[in-house]
Amino acid sequence: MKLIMPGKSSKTFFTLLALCTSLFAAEPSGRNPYALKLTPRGNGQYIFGKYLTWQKRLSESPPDYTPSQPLKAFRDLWAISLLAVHDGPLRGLIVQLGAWQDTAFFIHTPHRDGRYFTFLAKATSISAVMGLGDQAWPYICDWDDDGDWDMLIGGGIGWPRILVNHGTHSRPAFAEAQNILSQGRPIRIRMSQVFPGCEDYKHDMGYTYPKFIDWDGDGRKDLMLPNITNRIFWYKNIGTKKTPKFGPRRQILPDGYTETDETLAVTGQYLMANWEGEPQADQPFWWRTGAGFADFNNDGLMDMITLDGFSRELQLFRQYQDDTGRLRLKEGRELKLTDGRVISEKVVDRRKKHWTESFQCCDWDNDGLIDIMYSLAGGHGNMQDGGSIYLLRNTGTKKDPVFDKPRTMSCFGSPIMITSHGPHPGVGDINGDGKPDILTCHEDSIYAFFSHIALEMPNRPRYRLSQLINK
Ligand SMILES: [Ca+2]
Ligand SMILES: [Ca+2]
Ligand SMILES: [Ca+2]
Ligand SMILES: [Ca+2]
Repeated sequence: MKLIMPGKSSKTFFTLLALCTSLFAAEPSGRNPYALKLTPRGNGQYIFGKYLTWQKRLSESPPDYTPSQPLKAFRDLWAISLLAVHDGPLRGLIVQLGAWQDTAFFIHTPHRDGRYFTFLAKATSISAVMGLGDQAWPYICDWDDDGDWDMLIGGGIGWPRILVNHGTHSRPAFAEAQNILSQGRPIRIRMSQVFPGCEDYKHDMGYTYPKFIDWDGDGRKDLMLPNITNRIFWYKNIGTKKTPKFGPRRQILPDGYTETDETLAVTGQYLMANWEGEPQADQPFWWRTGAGFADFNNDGLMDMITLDGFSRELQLFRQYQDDTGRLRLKEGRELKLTDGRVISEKVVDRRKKHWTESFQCCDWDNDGLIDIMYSLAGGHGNMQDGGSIYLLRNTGTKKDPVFDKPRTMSCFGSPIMITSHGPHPGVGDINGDGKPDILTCHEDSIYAFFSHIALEMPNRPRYRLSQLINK
């Protein structure tokens, strides 16, 4: 058998797609009276794959089959196309998986009745760049507390995943992306799972923006999960620093807000009548926002920044301890620039399309004050300098932050515009020089890395060759 596998952009890839579009049913063995087909999943889930199902043939003419049943090997996979391999020493199915944008080969088990396949291998190039599927925004952290950086990723379809670094800090080598478990099950956020009655919402996405910080101050970092909804969830680390494990889903609620089945249903009804780009009165947080986390008032308690649910302006939500010692969250207050403007997309001149915004907290200039890396998607070149990522440098104090006017992040002077559909970057030292760098991501999650020094230099370095000296 010749396994067709393409690089992400090769012509073979498109050939494979073209072959598969015409192949809706196949009999891999050619002998067994079964047909395979792709059967749609629920509403809103169609774009990332279907069930691979089998049917037994009842009669040849006219053709008649039993109802579809899922194939066991593919139960948790999301197939978008398949190709039967009928000849050669290895027979089976090449399946293109939509959710992770992978292609895999499943070998047919000939001694069984034709319905049995076993995963053999992912088809990949030995020199392929890392590609992690739909909108897998990176977050740089040390997941296993061993001193090197690991890559936590989100995803349009809602699963956050972790890639553990088995290389070194400056020469990373990542293991396969792994799901993150809560109480033994993969964590996933999506619209219909949060809001009842939204199963038929136009797309049942998740847009998770994971962060890994110690939210409750117990010394172990927790998984924070801003996402597509206007609710923010988190998972307490109940494991250890070296082996994080997560308890059940919890929700971040500022003072004055409660959540009930009724409030969730109200948002569900709102969504079905509008969409998630419109403000919902009486909600503290905006939709689809990569909230940031840092201690912005230097009281030792972690705080959160995100966009207000109605005004869509940046707000600081501060944690505090009440009389019983319980951690609570103060309702947000505006964060401002030094010229008095509140922080929103208007400060970078964006007036047209909306997609998502994200905030990464970092100390970019190493002055001890927390700065913000502000990223906007969907600007289509209509933002300040034609860029997409902006530094808001903190020029206030450790207790009272205020931010300089946005600086367009540029590589050797060229503004960074990776994509219009979400360049949301991770920020952290990834080359081991002690200074924060930027790791960007485009829609299909290929990663481009910009070193701190390249972002600070207005031009590429220039070299002058002097005359050879004869001794
Ligand atoms: Ca690590
Ligand atoms: Ca914790
Ligand atoms: Ca604080
Ligand atoms: Ca700083």
